[in-house]
Amino acid sequence: MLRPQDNAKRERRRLDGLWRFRLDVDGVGRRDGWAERPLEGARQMAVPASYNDILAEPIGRLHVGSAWYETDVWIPAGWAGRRIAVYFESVTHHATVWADGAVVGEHTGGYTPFEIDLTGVAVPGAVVRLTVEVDNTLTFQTIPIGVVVDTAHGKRQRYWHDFFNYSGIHRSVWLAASDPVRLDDVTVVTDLDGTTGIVRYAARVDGDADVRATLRDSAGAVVAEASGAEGVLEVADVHAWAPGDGYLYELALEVGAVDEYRLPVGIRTVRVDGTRFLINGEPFRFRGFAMHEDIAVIGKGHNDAYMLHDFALLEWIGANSIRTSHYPYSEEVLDYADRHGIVVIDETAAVGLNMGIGGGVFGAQGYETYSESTINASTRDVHAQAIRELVARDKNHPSVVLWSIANEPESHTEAAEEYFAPLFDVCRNADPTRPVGFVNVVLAPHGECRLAQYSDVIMINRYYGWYHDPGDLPIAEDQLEAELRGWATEGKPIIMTEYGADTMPGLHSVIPSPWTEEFQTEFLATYHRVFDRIEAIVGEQVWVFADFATTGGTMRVGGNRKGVFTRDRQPKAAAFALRERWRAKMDAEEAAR
Ligand code: GCB
Repeated sequence: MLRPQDNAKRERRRLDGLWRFRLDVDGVGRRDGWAERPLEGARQMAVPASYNDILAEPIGRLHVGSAWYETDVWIPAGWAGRRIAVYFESVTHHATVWADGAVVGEHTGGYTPFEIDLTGVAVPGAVVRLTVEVDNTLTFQTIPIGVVVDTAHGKRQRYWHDFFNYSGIHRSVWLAASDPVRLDDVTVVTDLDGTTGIVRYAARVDGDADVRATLRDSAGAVVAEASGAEGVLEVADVHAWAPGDGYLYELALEVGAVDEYRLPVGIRTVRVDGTRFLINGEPFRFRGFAMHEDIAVIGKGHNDAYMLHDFALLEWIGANSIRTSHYPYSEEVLDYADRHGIVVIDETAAVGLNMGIGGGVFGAQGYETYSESTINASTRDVHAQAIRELVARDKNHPSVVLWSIANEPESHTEAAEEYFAPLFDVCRNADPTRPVGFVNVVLAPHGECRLAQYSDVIMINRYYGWYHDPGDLPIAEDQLEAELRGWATEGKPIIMTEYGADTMPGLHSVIPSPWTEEFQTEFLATYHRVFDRIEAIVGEQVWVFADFATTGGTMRVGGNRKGVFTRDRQPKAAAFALRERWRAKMDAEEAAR
C-alpha cells in the first residue's frame, strides 16, 4: 500500500474538516443500524483530532466503545474509470467503514494507515455517505493492551501505559484516484560504496505494465535510470543522507503510461558494530527525546503547526534524534525528519505489556502478564501485525534507523521469552536492513532480562532518584552507574531511552528537591555524568519532550510533568541546561569532522 499523492497520474482530496459525530454511549449503534441512514442526533467533530477533550463533558474521558463519524463525499465526475480509494492515516483503535450504508472495510491498530477500495461503490459525479465507527476499546488482544471492567457506573477502561487513551480519527483522511493498473508498493534499500551511492528498489504493480525508474538529485537532474520492477541505481559522487543533513533524492517510478509515484530517497547505511551505532560508517550518538503526540484540546490529532514548532524546539535545544514513544507517529513527522536529518527510533504501540509496573497504579491489579486469559498467542498475532504494518509504512524513511518492537514489556520471565522471540524474527523478516530492539524496564535489570539477547541495541529506561530513592541523587548516580556498567559488558550499543523527573514549572528550591525546576536540572546532570563515563552509551533521550495527558491519578498532576517543555511548549529550567550540553556536543562533533 502506498500513501496517496498528487502527480500527473494520480489525484487526491483531503477529507478533513467537520464531520458529523455521535458517541455510542449505550453501545446500540450497530443494533440500531446507525450507518444505514444519516446519523441522527449528531453533533460536529473535528477531523483530525481526538474527540475526548473537545466534548467538554466527563463522558469524553470516560467513554469506552464506539464513536460514529459521518461525512458526505462528492466523487469528482472526471474520475470515471479510475480506481477510487479512501485512505485513513490513523483511526484509534479499531475502524469499521461504511459507504452508503454498506460495510466496505475495517482495520485494527490505531496508529497505522489503511486503505479501502471504493471503486464501483463510489460513483463519479455522485455523493457517497461515508460512516466510520471508531472503537477505542483496549483488551488483552489489542496493541496496546488494556482491560474493560464493568462497574455500577458502566464500563471502565484500564490499561498499563502512562498516557491517556485518546481516541478518534487522529490524522488526515484522503480520497484518492489512480489508474486501476498501478504501483501498489515499493521498497527501497540503499548502500554506499566509497563515493558511490546504491539504491535498490523493488516495485509491486497491481496489473500488467512495465516499470521505469528515474532518480533525480535535489536540483532535479537525472542521476540514474533503470527499468524493470526491480533494479539497482548507482549514483556517482553521492550526497549521502546523514544526521543533520537530510539530503534527499527523488525516485520516480513510472508504470507503463498509466501511473507514476514519486518517493524521496535518502541514501545512507545503518549498522551496529560492537558497542558502536554506525550511520554511513560513522559512530552516531543519539541526543534528544522520547516524545508524545499530545496537544491540549486536540489530543493525539496531528497538527502541522505544533509539529513544526516541536521540531524548531528540537533544533533550538540541539537534539539530533527522537523516539516515537509509544506508537507510530504521523507520516508527516517522518517526512520532516527525513528532510531535516533528524534520526528516529520507530516504535510500535506495544506498550504496557507488563502487569508489574507501578504496582498496578496505572492499570488494574491482580493480573498475570502472559497467560491464556491475558496476553496470549492471539495478542502475539496482533502484535506481529502491528510490527509488519509499521515496517510497511516506514521502511523507506531514511530517518528511521532502529525499530523498537515494544516499550517496557515484562522481559525477565520465560513466558516473556516465549512471547517475544518470534516477534524479533517478524521484524527482521520484514526489514533485514535495520537493527531491532525493544525498550527495557527496571524490573528486568542487567542479568535478569531475557530479551536483551535478541536485541541489536540495548535500550533502557531508568528512574533512579525518582521512583527509587526519590530525591537522593548521590545514591541514584551509584545505582545507575553500577547497572549501566553491567549492561556495557554485553558488547552492544546502549541507548538511554528514558530518564527524567516530574517538574512543576515555577516551583523552586535552593536545595534541589523533587518536582522543582532545580531538581530536574540536577537529575539530568547526574545521569549525564554517568553517561560520559561509559563508552558503550551511545544515546541519551530524555523523558520527556513536553508534559502530556495521562489518566488521573495520585502520581500525576494534570498529567505527566516530566516534560523539559510544558504542554504548551514553554521551557523549564532544564531546557537551558540541556541546550548547553547538547550544543557543546554538537560543536565538538562538528569540529572533529
Ligand atoms: C516509563 C514509561 C513512560 C512513562 C514514564 C514515567 O518508564 O515508558 O511511558 O510515562 O516511565 O514518567 O513514569
